[in-house]
Amino acid sequence: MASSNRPVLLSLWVSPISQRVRITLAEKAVEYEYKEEDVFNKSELLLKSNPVHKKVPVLIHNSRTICESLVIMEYIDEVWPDKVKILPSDPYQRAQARFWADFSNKVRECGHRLWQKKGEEQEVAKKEMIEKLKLFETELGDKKYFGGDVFGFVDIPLVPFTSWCMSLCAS
Ligand SMILES: N[C@@H](CCC(=O)N[C@@H](CS)C(=O)NCC(=O)O)C(=O)O
Repeated sequence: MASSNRPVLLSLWVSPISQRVRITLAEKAVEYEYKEEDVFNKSELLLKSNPVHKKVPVLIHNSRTICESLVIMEYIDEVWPDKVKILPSDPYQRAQARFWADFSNKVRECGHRLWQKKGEEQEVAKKEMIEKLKLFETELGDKKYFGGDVFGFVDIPLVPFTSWCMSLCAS
């Protein structure tokens, strides 16, 4: 399905979750309007567009809203199929990609604890983070990207976490 209408992205520059969508749009070379949100003073548009979670990112396309970063990434992949595909065409590989992309949310959850907690709780989070990253490393193996030679659905959510993880694990 080709799309003529430019989508609008409600986002937050510092949000690694929102960056997933920005990377996907960049990979697909999709032009969009960027709207920065203030999460301490959420806009009416955000509250109306994502009444369930009230969080960024939100994509508004053809006057309809799509919420949740991984859901938005899949939507973009389907609506702009003529550009590079970020999800594999094989159903099994696609299921695997969804599994690992979802697992990247666990890295984020650990990162939050590393950042917010101190002492024993922080040590536990650090250990868990390293375990989770090792699982990703095993899954990656000798491949260039998680999808083989193609940068895609599993790589994208991990990119914004890399600098975060390096600085947190070094501290
Ligand atoms: N599961 C959601 C998480 C979205 C999320 O946590 N967004 C954060 C920014 S990284 C947010 O909007 N926080 C504001 C708040 O919690 O009020 C997704 O993948 O899109």
